[in-house]
Amino acid sequence: MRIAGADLYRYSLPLTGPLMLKGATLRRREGLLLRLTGEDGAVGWGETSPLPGFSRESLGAALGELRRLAAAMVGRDMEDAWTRADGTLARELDDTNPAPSVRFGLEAAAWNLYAAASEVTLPELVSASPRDIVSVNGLLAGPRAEVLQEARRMQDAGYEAIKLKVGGLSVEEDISLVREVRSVIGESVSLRLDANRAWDFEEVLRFARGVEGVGIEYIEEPLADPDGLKEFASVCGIPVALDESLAGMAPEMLVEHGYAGAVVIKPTLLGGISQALRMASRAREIGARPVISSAYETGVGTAALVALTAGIGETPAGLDTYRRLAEDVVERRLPLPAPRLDVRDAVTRGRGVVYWRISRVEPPR
Ligand code: OSB
Ligand code: MG
Repeated sequence: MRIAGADLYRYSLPLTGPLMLKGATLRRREGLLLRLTGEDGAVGWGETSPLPGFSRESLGAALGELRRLAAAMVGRDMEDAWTRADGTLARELDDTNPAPSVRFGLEAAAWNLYAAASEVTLPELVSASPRDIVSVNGLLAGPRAEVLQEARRMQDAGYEAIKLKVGGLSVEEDISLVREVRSVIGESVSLRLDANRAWDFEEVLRFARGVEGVGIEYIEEPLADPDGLKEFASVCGIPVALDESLAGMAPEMLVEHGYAGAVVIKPTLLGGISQALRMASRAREIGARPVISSAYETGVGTAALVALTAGIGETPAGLDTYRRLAEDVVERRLPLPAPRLDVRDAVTRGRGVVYWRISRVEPPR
């Protein structure tokens, strides 16, 4: 199947409120969409949305790279070896080494185009037997009263897992918050924590002692100095999940992190579909759960994450950032927030981009 066209668009969407990220406050979410067109008229969309505070590439730099790579796709013939974790396209991109968000947008557009042209779905390209339904972990952050109210709502709504941000308060306040959240959600909901590298070793030990018996599925990145994670995992009862530590890490390096209980895989930050799949299979090799997660993508990017989750099979996935977008580029929003998603429906919605919500960027030269 020959690629006949590559078109770039940008979007800027309002958020439900200011979004406080490491060193940045976002008021709108901005990013790029790539549309690849096949000579038979099939189209595939991909999203490139570097996240300020987390991505190293700026939107401008991402645009420059995506423009060049997209232009080079036109006229090429896509075979099935393209849509594999170690396929033709993935190996080419290993050499070119574009920024992670650029690689995600390019791969998602190519895989989606291939799926559309060959009348299969994106989840079926990822796995021969993808899930029909994926579950989602509810994301909890903010002031105590809001967190507790939301926790109650999520428990009522039937969430299987809830992820609570910690590290923003004193260790003692965080301990009581975690205990209160547990008592609100009951024993049957899995509780995940994310400290975003807030603590030193003494603090994390104090925290671990304080939450003993609470039942924590895992804690993401508890330590400011990640060199201490292995020791933390061996002395505390709480499984460690890697997130920030994965940025720039080659998937084969995961073997050195055998202590990890989970691996949080964000394709926008880690380098697209192929890197996500490689990371997921290395995670399984070390006995860690691969958890696909979002980084405030639109319906286009989030639908690709749903497809990946369906293919990789581990749920609940971390897709609750989507609720922070007050508008979307797709005609029918993904039905989030929700504890579960129908995969086919989400993937279909992710293809329905509305042109008046996006603006065309000068064609690649
Ligand atoms: O700290 O895990 C984080 C999103 C963007 C940047 C950083 C993070 C996140 C999330 C994603 O929390 C949602 C999730 O993992 O459930
Ligand atoms: Mg995290």
